[in-house]
Amino acid sequence: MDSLAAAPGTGPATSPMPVLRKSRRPAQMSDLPTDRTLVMGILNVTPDSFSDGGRHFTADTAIAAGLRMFYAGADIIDVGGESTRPGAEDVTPEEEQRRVLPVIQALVKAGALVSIDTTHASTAAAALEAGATIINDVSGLSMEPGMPELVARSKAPYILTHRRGDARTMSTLTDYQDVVADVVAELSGVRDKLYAAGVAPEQIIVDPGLGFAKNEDQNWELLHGLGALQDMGHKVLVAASRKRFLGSLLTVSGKTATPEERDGATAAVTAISAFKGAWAVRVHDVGASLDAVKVAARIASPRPKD
Ligand code: PMM
Repeated sequence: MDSLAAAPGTGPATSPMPVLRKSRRPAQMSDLPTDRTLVMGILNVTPDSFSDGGRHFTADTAIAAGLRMFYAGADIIDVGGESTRPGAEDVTPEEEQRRVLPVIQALVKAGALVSIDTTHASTAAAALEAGATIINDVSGLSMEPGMPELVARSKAPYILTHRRGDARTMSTLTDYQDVVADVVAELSGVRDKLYAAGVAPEQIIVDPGLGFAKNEDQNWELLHGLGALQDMGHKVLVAASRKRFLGSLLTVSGKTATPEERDGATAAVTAISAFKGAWAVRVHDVGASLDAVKVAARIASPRPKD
């Protein structure tokens, strides 16, 4: 079978029917498009998260949601089993792995390229074993000691996200002299630890960590100053989807926009980040961001290629 029609209503209006890869070899980084910003779909297998509130908490519902995103055109599915919401409780690596591993295995089997959203080196290692390709680590300045060695040994792409403190403390750690310069400097410090362990520069993807130890203005400043992150010489990932600072911006009559009501603003951030040259965006609503990155790519390259 060469192609598989999307379930009704699951694909973006402007996208062709999704094509299931002909060979059943696992998806690889080299399969990803290079002519536009990539879209990473968020799959939180958690009872609580910033923005999708535990909707995909069983393996079956999570796999179904992941497949919907894959067939809607997501380039990468980001699977996480621990909430990073401010104030969230820690989850043991064992429980985290119980949540994510069956989901990763099923999505990889279907041909999806998967990233594992974890702060634990043991979970990252188990996820790679289960077929995940990318490690997405939001531990920021408190990276686990085993992580650099794992990244070096596995040669996996590694998303280095800026965060001070942990889920419980980060909201109090928002003092910066100059948020853009400080975030770049602090990311560079963690990057040096990765280099010292033998990680190659091409493996590293940097992320400003929107909402992680940032107040609302600081998130906007970081989006404005994305170029400074790009000047670090790595790919850049932007993860603004449905975050609180978007809800506040859209407040009407004192009512903050709900997470779902933030999808239009998320798509706008996607378009602008893509236009500025972000490597990928991490989003809940895959279809809208896929359309946005296509618009951005077309504006950035207005003359059709021969
Ligand atoms: N934010 C969340 C989870 N994972 N990963 C990266 N790389 N960057 C982020 O900013 C990030 C992340 C929290 O948001 P969610 O609850 O909507 O997943």
